[in-house]
Amino acid sequence: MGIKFNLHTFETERNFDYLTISSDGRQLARLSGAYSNRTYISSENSVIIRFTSDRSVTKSGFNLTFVEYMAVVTTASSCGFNAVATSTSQPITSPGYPNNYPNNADCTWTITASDGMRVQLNLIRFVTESSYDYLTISSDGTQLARNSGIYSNRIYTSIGNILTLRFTSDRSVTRTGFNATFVVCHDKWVIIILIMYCRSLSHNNTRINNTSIILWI
Ligand SMILES: [Ca+2]
Repeated sequence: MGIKFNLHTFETERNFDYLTISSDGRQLARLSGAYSNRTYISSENSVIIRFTSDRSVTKSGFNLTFVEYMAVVTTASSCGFNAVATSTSQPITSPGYPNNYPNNADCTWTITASDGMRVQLNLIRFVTESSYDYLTISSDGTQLARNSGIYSNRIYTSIGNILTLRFTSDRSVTRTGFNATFVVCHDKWVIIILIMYCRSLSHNNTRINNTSIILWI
């Protein structure tokens, strides 16, 4: 049985007065500044909450409640999917997003584009427990990324026409996870060369021959 914390209001002197929540020797949160309505979950049944303020400037502090929490175990069969990438952007998120993902998650997504096309993933927001909860992005047997921590607005393009994502979380400490979109994109630059043969412009004696226009789409 774990513990779930709901931090209703929080206001301290930023960078000087802190609230830290620790469990099993690991820090779930270290807060300073102003926040509201945040949730933290520990899978352990013992948690240390420590509040420290420095020698000057005080604020209203925090208001926090906690309840017992039964960890939810998510398996690969209950999250992830297989999808076909199209020209329409489609969403893909960690389980429960924008709420925290569960502990022990193991989700796999396989996104396929038509032959000769590629899959482009736009990782819009990404927040996981650094060094413990990972999103691995692979294509054609190559690992493109193994993300953990906090990122935003990263773009990944498959090597072949299949992109595979695998999200794993360990047994404690969860965050909001990730929010991404995927779309099909062209395998390579398509070059269109238009050769224009223009006649002499009699009125000003300007002559344009074999003009080439190159477009990338
Ligand atoms: Ca974790």
